Amino acid sequence: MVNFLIFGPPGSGKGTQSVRLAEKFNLLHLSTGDMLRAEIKAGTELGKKMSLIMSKGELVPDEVVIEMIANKIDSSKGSAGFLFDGFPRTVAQTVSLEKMLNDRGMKIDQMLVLDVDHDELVKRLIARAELSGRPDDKDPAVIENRIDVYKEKTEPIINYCNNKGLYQPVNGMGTIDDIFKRLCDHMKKLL
Ligand code: B4P
Repeated sequence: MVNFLIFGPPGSGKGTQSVRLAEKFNLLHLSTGDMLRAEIKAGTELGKKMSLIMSKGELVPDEVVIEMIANKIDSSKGSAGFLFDGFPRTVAQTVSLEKMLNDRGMKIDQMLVLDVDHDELVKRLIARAELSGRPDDKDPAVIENRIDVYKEKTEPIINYCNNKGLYQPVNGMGTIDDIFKRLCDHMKKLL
């Protein structure tokens, strides 16, 4: 199994690229954002509690997403590895993921970080709001908060992973196809 983190600020293209990469390389795509939105859509108790946090652009509690991911890892079979999208988002989540994988004889093999300019992030998210109706994309103040939360709580993971030799920056500007090719070139070296 080869396990990748696809990483970057909100709007950097993590979800967009992960869907294509998972298909191309037979990886299991695990998006905590998608899992949380599925809970909200299904109207579960958890979804009701998380909906307010997400609509403000804040992170949901670590233990919620850690449990979701652990359940998915244990129930999935037959893929060449995992592609973690939007998880981990804090150093605490990263430490938990490492332990989870380690306990099962696996590890994080690479962290691919999409680098995108601030203005481009905002432009993409506002454009998506038109189509998705996602409450966290509609309000420019919430978008800015998500970017601030990323810088404060999520970006420190880069340093943590860099110290372990896992960090691989990728230019996330340009067309979806161009960025996909750049990501594939890195992943092919490990797959
Ligand atoms: P996520 O679902 O992870 O959403 P995101 O950061 O907005 O990125 P996403 O992957 O969806 O967008 P993408 O860049 O692909 O998280 C949402 C919320 O859930 C968080 O704010 C948090 O509250 C909660 N959450 C999730 N995981 C959590 C965790 N682990 N811990 C705590 N809380 C958690 O794409 C954005 C748009 O850009 C799309 O419309 C796309 O079409 C477009 N786009 C992509 N690439 C493009 C390109 N090259 N050119 C033009 N447009 C492009």
